[in-house]
Amino acid sequence: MRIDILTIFPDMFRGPFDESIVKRAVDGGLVSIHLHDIRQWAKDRHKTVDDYPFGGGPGMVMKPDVVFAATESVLDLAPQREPVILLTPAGRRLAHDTVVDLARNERLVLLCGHYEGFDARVHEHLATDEISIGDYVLSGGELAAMVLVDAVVRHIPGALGSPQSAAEESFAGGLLEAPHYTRPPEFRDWSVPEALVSGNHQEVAKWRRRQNLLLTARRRPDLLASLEVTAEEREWLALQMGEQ
Ligand code: 9D3
Repeated sequence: MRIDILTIFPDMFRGPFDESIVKRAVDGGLVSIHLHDIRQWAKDRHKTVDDYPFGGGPGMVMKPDVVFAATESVLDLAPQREPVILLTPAGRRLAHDTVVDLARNERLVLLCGHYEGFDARVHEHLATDEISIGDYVLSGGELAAMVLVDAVVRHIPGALGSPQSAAEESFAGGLLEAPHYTRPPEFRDWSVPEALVSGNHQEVAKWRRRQNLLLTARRRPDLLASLEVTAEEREWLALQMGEQ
């Protein structure tokens, strides 16, 4: 996969991309990430990328001529042949399904905005998709693009060490993950649950499944709604929830 990122702050990406899974995937040739400074396509000697909003109001708007020139030169085609994803607070909220879909692309172009955002013609005639990472205000699209890249790269075959971790237990399974424990089995007054130290694989699996259900019911009942639960599990869960 090739990912092109257009931003006025390319240096913001270096730290996160030079560590972790993303770095491993880049080093392994599974993905290449190309950072482009939008300012390089500015038309004047002051390298202006933003301007005042028509009609007045606070803040500045990213200029369409500069953003189109930058994006089109990166696509080296007419726009809209490849996914051009705008990171914007008004986009659809990023979730697991979208991440999986995005990971199927040979190429992604990510456009990071700053100031109050982009001229509307960028939204209308350049972006093929608009994505937000949640309902809170960031200072720009860069951190959102990093989140998206991290999540997408994990789904490129071979990016993770063990193939089974790619299953993304938590969200692919639709449940939150059971708690994890490691040594020592006794720490202060808190011991590891009996089932986990039993050595009985079936008992471990049952305990984990029930903890998955319980944690999900308590913290994310919305996830539980669309899930298959056996009558026995449902009964156990009702009992636990009554006791909390
Ligand atoms: C007061 C109106 N604001 C819209 C909510 C203006 C505004 C705030 C912050 C415009 C742009 C931004 C910068 N944020 C992003 O570019 C952004 C973002 C976000 O703020 N939250 C969640 N996801 C994203 S993706 C890009």
